[in-house]
Amino acid sequence: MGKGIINKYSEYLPINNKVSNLSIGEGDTPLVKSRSIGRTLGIDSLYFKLEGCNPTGSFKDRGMVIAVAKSLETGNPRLLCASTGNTSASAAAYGAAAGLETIVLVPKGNIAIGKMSQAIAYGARIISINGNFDDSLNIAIKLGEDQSRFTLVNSVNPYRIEGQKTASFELIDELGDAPNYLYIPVGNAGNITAYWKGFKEYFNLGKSTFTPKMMGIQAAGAAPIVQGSPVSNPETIASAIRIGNPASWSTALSARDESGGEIDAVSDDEILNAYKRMAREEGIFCEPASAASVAGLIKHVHKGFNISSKTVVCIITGNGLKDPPIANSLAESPPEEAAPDLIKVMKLIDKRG
Ligand code: AN7
Repeated sequence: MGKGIINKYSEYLPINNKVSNLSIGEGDTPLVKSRSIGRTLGIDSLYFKLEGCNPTGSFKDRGMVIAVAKSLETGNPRLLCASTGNTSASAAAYGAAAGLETIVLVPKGNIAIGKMSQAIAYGARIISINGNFDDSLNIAIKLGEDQSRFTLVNSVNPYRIEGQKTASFELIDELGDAPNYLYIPVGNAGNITAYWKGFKEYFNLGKSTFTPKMMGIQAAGAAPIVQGSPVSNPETIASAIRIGNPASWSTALSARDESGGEIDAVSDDEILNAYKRMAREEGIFCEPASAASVAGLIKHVHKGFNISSKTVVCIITGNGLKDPPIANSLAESPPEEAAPDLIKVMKLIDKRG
């Protein structure tokens, strides 16, 4: 419990000098059975994997701990990433834990406020780029070519993928076999790449009897893989996946094709509906990008997909607290107000039933 993924899965990770004390408790995230959405869709075995329970509130920590551990091994001086927010929060946290300087490039005006707060709190150097994520990533990749100056910790860093694949191991360890379907949001496409690598590795080790179908979900306004060409001005309420030219595009296609899965898109309305249902029917507060996986599943079942007898897992990639303004937008009215008076409060409560 809470040992961190380096300790738990060291035999499957490319770590030489075990830098295990770098863990800040990543991994071992809850797998929660659906109470409501599964029932309404007719799926008995629907689970949510709560990656928002990682130390910085997103799945990025699994990959970051390995990328930063490797950076320590090679003695690289500082960390660099471009980010829609969660990568920067995670890099900043593990950079702080490792005693390394962290520089993050973020698209100006398009990172959720909670993620920005995290980067500030962890003490990263934040450079706001007057452009989108894709512009920021291009610059980070160019800077990262000088490996004597920077360790690039975006998911083009293969150690990020190595760490993130451990979520697949956890699923199989807990379920006893692979799920039949894995629904996962897709932005830069590192995570779908990592899960598929993990599923294939565990299958080849005999830990599962089959591999899941990988169901990647993009936001409709930022769906380059679905459309088959880069999107120059991606737009979606799910700022985490507002990405027009994913770095791991080709490995996402391999995951889809080798697994017999699909990559599809959902509208912002579908994302917000799933986001609200997750909070109000399941008690799970996730960020909009994470709700995309659930929105994709709902869309597919409504389209006639018959997967009622299957085991389905939706990856809930990030915590809802990252993006409070979206949650606040669900309020139908401002909070009711009352004087600090027992009778008045009681009357107010009774008025609404
Ligand atoms: C909550 O932080 O790209 O397809 O720079 O934050 O592996 O990119 C975040 C992506 C899904 C998509 N859910 O994962 C970044 C960044 C959440 C995310 C994704 C992200 P990838």
